[in-house]
This record gives sequence, structure tokens and C-alpha cells, in this order.
Amino acid sequence: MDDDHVGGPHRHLSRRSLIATGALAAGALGASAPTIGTAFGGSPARAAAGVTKKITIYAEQLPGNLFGYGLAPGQATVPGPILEMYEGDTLEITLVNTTSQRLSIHPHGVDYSTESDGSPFNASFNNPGETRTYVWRSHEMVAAAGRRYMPGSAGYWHYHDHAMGTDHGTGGVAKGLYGALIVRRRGDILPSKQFTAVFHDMMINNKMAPATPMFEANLGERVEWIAIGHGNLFHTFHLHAHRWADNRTGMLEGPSDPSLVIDNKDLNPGSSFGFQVLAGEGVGPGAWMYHCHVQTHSDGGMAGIFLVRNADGSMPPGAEEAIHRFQGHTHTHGS
Ligand SMILES: [Cu+2]
Repeated sequence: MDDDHVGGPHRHLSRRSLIATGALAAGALGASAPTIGTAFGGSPARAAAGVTKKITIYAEQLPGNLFGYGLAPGQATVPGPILEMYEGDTLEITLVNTTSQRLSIHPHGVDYSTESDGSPFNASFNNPGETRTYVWRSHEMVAAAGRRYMPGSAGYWHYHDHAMGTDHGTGGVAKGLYGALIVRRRGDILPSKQFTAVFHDMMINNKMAPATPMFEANLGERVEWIAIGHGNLFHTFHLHAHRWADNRTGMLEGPSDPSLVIDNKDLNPGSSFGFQVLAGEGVGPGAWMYHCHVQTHSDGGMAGIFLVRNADGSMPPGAEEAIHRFQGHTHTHGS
């Protein structure tokens, strides 16, 4: 994955993905990984054969009473960087707390010890100014006795603070300490662009329309969305003119894949999902909306634009006008 084309030129879309070249190399070697499946009758499950990737994340205070995670000093964003690993990989995160607040980083979906839990309950957090290492492990699907398959770690997950404000990180989450965590299965198709949309209270990525992110892609580009819910409200994520399969990847495995095809999905606090679409497939370029489908929420500012440009990157007819209408649109900012 190339950082340069993840996110595009707009600052609020800036993302840095963390697919390590080492992880990609390990993926290429996956076919020769030791299998434990034969012991259970030739299952496709494999033992973990991953790599350990070490990264440093800086938690910083941002303008507007926000906080963010970043991969370098001064680079913190809301949401934080998209963190990625392959099943079997380990992510060793050195979290540098540059703030005057107690905080941590707590993942969903992966394996960790109590020391890496990120909760004050387990005395696992960074005091102000403190640096602490958190270790996130992951594993592949394994076959257990009786031919039942125990799930691997692959999924569209997320991470967030679990220590600022309260023992649950309520203050840190409210102020932007959250981001997407993707665990891929070896062989998964990689996207060319990635968007994180966090529905949190009455905001998307801690912003209300028309300041919500405008996600941009060219016609036909393979775009990956990661949707995350936070806060205290029930939300539904809806994307105009695109649809996906309600399964792990958002893609159908074949013509008879029974996965439901949807264009709207519940996005409740703590939940997350992801999917890939080909931008504008079957519908063409244009300024398409994404929004919360709880009506008072979309009216209140939980809406944004998915701008699908022409394949050559030029603006399609009507898109500028639609964007201007959106930006001049009045939102009730009610709840
Ligand atoms: Cu909502």
C-alpha cells in the first residue's frame, strides 16, 4: 500500500496505513506456513506465521479541545491513523503521551495481555508525559476438535483511549482519541483508498456538516470504508448509490454467496465494520452523500460527501454545484 495515495490532498483525509512491507512478505510466504489443520482432517486453518511490527504513536492535544493519535510528532489527527496487520502478526505500539492527561490505547478484535489492556482497571495506561508499550497480537483461524473453526482475528476493528476523563476513556473518546484497526486475512484484496468514518454523538469524526470530511475517489477506484460507532447514541451508516455485502470484507465470495447485500447498517457505540466498493460502479461519478440515517441526526449535521470524480480526476458535471448546496445547507444542530 502506498501512503501517497491514501487519503488524498485534503488534510482531514490524511491517513497513514501501516501495512508493513514485512507483513506483505509474510503474506507471500503464507502458503508455506506450517499447518496444524491436518491434525483435524485437512482444514484450511494455519498456525500463525506473522511478523512483529514496531510503531510509535504520539497522543497529542489538538486545537479546539481535541486530542488525537499520530505516527509522528505533530501529526496527530482525528480519527487517528489506520493501523493494519495480517492475521498472525503482532503490533508493538510505543505510545508517547505528550499531553497533561492520563490516557491509553485500547484495541478491539485482537489479542492482548492485561498489561496492554489500556484500562485503569488493569493499571494499564500512560500517565501525563509517560511512554508505555502496548502489544497487540493476532491469530489465524484454527480448527478445534469436532471440526468447529475458532475465529481468527481478521476484521474491521478499531482502537480508542480507555483512560482519559473516566476509567472508560469517555473523555478521550469524546475528544477524538480513536481510529480504525484492520486485521486482514492473507490473500485479502487491498484497496487503493481508505476512509474512516466515526459516528460519535451528533458528529462524524468529531465534526458536523458542512465541516464533515469530504471523501474523494476517482471513478472505478477500489475504496475501503471503515465505519466506527462511539458515544451514547444509536446511529445507522448509509452510503448513497453504493452497496456492499454484509460480511467480513463487504465482497461476495461468489454468485451464490448468501450474504445480504445492504447499503445501510447499524453503527452503535463500540461497533465497527468495513467494506470495499468500486467508486461510482454502476452509477457513475458525482457528489454522493454518506450520512447517519437517523433522521434527526442527518438533519443535525451527521452527513458528508463522497465525491466520485471522473476516472481522469476531473470534476463531473453538477458536482461543484452539489457541494456548494451542501455547504450552504442549513443544519438544525438539534438532537
Ligand atoms: Cu446518528
